[in-house]
Amino acid sequence: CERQDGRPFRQRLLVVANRLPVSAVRRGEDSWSLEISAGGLVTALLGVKEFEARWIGWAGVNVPDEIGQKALTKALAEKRCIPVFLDEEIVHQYYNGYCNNILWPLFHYLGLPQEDRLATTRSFQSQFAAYKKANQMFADVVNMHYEEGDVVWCHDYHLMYLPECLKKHNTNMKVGWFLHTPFPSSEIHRTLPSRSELLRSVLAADLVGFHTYDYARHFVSACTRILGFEGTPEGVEDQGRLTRVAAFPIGIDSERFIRALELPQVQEHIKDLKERFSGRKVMLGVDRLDMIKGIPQKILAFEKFLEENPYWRDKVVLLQIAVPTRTDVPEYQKLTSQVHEIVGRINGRFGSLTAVPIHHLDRSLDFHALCALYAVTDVALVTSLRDGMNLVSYEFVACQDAKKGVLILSEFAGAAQSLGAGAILVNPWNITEVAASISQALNMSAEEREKRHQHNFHHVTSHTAQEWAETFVSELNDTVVEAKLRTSK
Ligand code: ADQ
Repeated sequence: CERQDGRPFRQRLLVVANRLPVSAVRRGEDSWSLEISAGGLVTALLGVKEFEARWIGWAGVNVPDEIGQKALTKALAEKRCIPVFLDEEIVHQYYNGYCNNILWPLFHYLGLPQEDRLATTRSFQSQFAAYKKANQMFADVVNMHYEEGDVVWCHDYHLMYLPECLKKHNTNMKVGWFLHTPFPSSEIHRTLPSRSELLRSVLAADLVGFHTYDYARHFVSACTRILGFEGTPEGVEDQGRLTRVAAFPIGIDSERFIRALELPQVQEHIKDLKERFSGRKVMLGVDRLDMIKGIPQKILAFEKFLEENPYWRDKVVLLQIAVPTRTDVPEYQKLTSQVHEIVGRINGRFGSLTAVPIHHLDRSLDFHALCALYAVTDVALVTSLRDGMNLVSYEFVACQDAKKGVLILSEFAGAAQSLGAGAILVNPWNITEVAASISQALNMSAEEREKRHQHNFHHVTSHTAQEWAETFVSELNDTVVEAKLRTSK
């Protein structure tokens, strides 16, 4: 295999994630159309020049028939993707159940589901069994495609059982695992009925990575307190075997955002937005509509700000763009109606016949429209109740070199550790504090905005997604070499 510059790739990288970075639509019995979805992980790995990356994951569609599976496998191969076929029942129990109903809320400090305890225990057991089964199905596909010397990089809370399945089959496989969400305090993790099994399985990996040092520390504490293993400066040790645990903060492809701002269509969007909101300061929220993003809290803080600052009422507008996710889940439906209800009330209270203080959109924006919005924003509001990193805050900073707007950032987002010195950090639960920070941001002097922006811009442009991926994979290679040296001594 060769790179674009003609030199051979150093190594093959098998990236295993729950979802493949494509959306697949069936056009006929044996024909599919595929579209690459450019998420953070995809851009990060496209930028890794030294490795030839292949993706293994679920395509997000149920394909019960063999003809359909064969055709999809063939179509995906052209995009260097390899599918794992999961049936509807497994998806329901593993993905909707164990991943999204149990691990996601727990890892974001929202606790375990509170329904009738017996029913929960029963469904918990069947969902955990499905989780293990699904992870084994991912492992089977990895094993089928693995070649000696490959690096296998497993992603996220969906695949915590995967490192063990892989190592059981082949102890020589180089396996890394990275968590994109927070890893909670060990006191939270210990409430999980399958706490030990999951920790042990993750520890089968050679390298375990998190966005921040705090998450890594919580993980090591969980292993020492729950499993009784030894925590060392390098990671976790049990009976002479060390699993390296470290922080690898993700970044974005900042150049892609900066370049996009020069495109005529983005300039056109910027001009339209400036005209549309002329005479008003623009505040922006961009989130997936998820309880962890703290959208109701953000809107209530904005209401408090308007209440306390009549001067600003017709001089500021909040644009909240929320992409609906998991729309079939009742809790998410409730969140959507709650947000609509609050926005309606505030617009009724502070709006006029010609202008409203909040524009709320329940949909995704295309990349160019998103860049234009970031560029015209005066104050970005990221108020996640918990967030592994939060890439929106990075994207906003990348698009602000002309305007030098202010970032208000939750102290519970991983990004607070990297952008904390430039942003105004807030506790999103404290609505009074967030309202005061809005006032501080809108009244900030140009010199201070410039200083804060330079700090953040430097960070975002020098800690990129490509660098993140390269560092993780090189560290994984080094870890395996060091472990071999240790055992041969
Ligand atoms: P997410 O929870 O999805 O990711 P985030 O890091 O903010 O959160 O990334 C969201 C991405 O979706 C951004 O690239 C953003 O541009 C895009 N997006 C959001 N709303 C959009 C909209 N309305 N229209 C268009 N695009 C939109 C998880 C973790 C995070 C962690 C990432 C990466 O929850 O904490 O930072 O993985 O590890």
